[in-house]
Amino acid sequence: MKVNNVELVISAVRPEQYPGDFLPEFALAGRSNVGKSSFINRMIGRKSMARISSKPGKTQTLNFYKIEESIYFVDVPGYGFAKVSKSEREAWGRMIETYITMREQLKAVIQIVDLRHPPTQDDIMMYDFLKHHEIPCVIIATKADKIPKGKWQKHLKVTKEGLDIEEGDEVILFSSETGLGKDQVWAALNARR
Ligand SMILES: Nc1nc2c(ncn2[C@@H]2O[C@H](COP(=O)(O)OP(=O)(O)OP(=O)(O)O)[C@@H](O)[C@H]2O)c(=O)[nH]1
Ligand SMILES: [Mg+2]
Repeated sequence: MKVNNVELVISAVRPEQYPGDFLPEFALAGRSNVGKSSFINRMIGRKSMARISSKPGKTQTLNFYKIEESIYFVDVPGYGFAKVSKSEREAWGRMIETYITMREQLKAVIQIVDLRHPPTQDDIMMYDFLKHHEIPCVIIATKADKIPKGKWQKHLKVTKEGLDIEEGDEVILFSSETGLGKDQVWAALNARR
């Protein structure tokens, strides 16, 4: 899919600020610095629409990107960032939980994990949280360009086993650097909207 029209509609913290136009939404989840914003940029073919961090913790609000007047990508602050206070972490938890559990337009959560490493405790908690609330999800194993092709399947297996992936949940190899997996992700999202 070639994307021509992208607009950052709002950076929201509270539900009253979420967009009111009832388009399908896909939210990103993943630990800080895993590559959520880079994923959005690659999917829409823009270098720097979603802000990319040199420092983790760059994204602090729910950023609603409207794509082709037809869907939203919602960039979400990352979890597992050590340098935030307990109260900040709690505020983050409430903001995410409110959005993910209450939002009718949310069609699926795109959970991003790092293909190079086994899933973290936080990755596992997030996946379990999505399963508990019966939120459809698509798992993206990103930064594949950092792993030799011959090892992709081995790492993919570690990812699936680490998260204890349920049957029917898709895990897609991805690279924001090379664009690997982009078409497969669009197909998975289009099937869920
Ligand atoms: N090689 C490579 N680097 C990547 C890839 N995706 C992201 N990065 C790099 O990883 C770093 C973090 O990327 P972001 O997209 O800002 O990560 P994020 O998950 O949005 O981070 P927060 O907003 O802090 O939660 C940046 O330096 C990116 O250039 C990828 O697929 N391959
Ligand atoms: Mg980000």
